[in-house]
Amino acid sequence: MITNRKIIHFDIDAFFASVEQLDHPEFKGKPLIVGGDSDRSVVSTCSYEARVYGVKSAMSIVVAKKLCPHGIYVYGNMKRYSDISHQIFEWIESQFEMVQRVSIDEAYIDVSDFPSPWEVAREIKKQILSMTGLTVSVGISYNKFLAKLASDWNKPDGIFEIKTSDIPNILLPLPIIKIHGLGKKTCEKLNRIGIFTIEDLYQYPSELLNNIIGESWAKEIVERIHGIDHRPVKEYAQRKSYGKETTLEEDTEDREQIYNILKIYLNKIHKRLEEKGLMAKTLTIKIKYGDFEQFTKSHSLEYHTNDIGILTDTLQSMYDSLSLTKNVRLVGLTFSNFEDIDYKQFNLLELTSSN
Ligand code: TTP
Ligand code: MG
Repeated sequence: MITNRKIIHFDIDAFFASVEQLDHPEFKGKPLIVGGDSDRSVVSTCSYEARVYGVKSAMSIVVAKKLCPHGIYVYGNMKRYSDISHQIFEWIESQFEMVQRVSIDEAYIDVSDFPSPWEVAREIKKQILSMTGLTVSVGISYNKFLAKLASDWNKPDGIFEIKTSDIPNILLPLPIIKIHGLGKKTCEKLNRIGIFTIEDLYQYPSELLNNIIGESWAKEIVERIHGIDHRPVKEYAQRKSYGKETTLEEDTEDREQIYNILKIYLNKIHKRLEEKGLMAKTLTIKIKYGDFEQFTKSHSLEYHTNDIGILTDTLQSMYDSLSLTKNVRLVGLTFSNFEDIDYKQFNLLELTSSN
């Protein structure tokens, strides 16, 4: 087992809710739920004061209101969260070479070359607090899986290190949902056959796990629960863009036909991004007319996403504002400006600015 690396994982505490509490001091210390106020809204996140009532990310607001009727319910302001995230990452990336952003509020840093990971962790917390007023939790270990587990262990505002000797005590009793990489559906399947903790999974024959999640993934999961994870902290995806384009069989001015092609491309490229574990920020439509005159139209979101709903809406509004003056010969769509994502899906659709 390689244990000589030093990996840090940091994650801002109750990110969107903490920003709202900063911007609205009257929300401080109160159960605050970000995600909206309508019955169709979904909880994006909530303050730790709301979590004691059982409110969680991705829960419907209707359910949240049942659990926490006196909570404060607000819409999010994605632009504001995105700006703060940029400010934080700008500083982080200016300090460390090996940074892998995982989402808007978390990243891995390889600090093997630093004398003390604890000192680095304390410095990160101090800087982020003084720059933004936000607290973060930092996990330290010798691989990514354990570093992420460690940052989660002591939330909010904590630092925690997992060492080799801690493995049995920390890992064995953990519910399997805490295994980064095992989805909710797989966990439910495993629960149904009596597997609830990592210890249960230790005793489960690996051939049976192969049947449930496939051989190569099962091998990786089994390694992880034994504290083995060789994944490097990788900076950014090599690939700068993914695109698809085609010359139509016949030139057309049928807007719907062209849009349908773009949508097929969107779905195909989205699938590719999912396979690669990437989120994109920029969409570009390419149009070539029958007379070979061509143009592109790009739109950059304020944040990276792999949410098919957000991407489809973006394509639709870009297309709606596109005027086509001649018969079209070629249609293309490209996604660019990527960020890695390990597994997280945000429910950002509900987040509209309250201002
Ligand atoms: P998380 O880091 O998972 O959650 P958090 O920062 O709110 O809370 P903590 O880390 O202390 O447990 O996600 C970061 C932000 O991403 C979160 O503030 C809101 C957004 N988000 C969603 O919009 N939907 C989701 O389902 C999740 C998990 C997060
Ligand atoms: Mg967080």
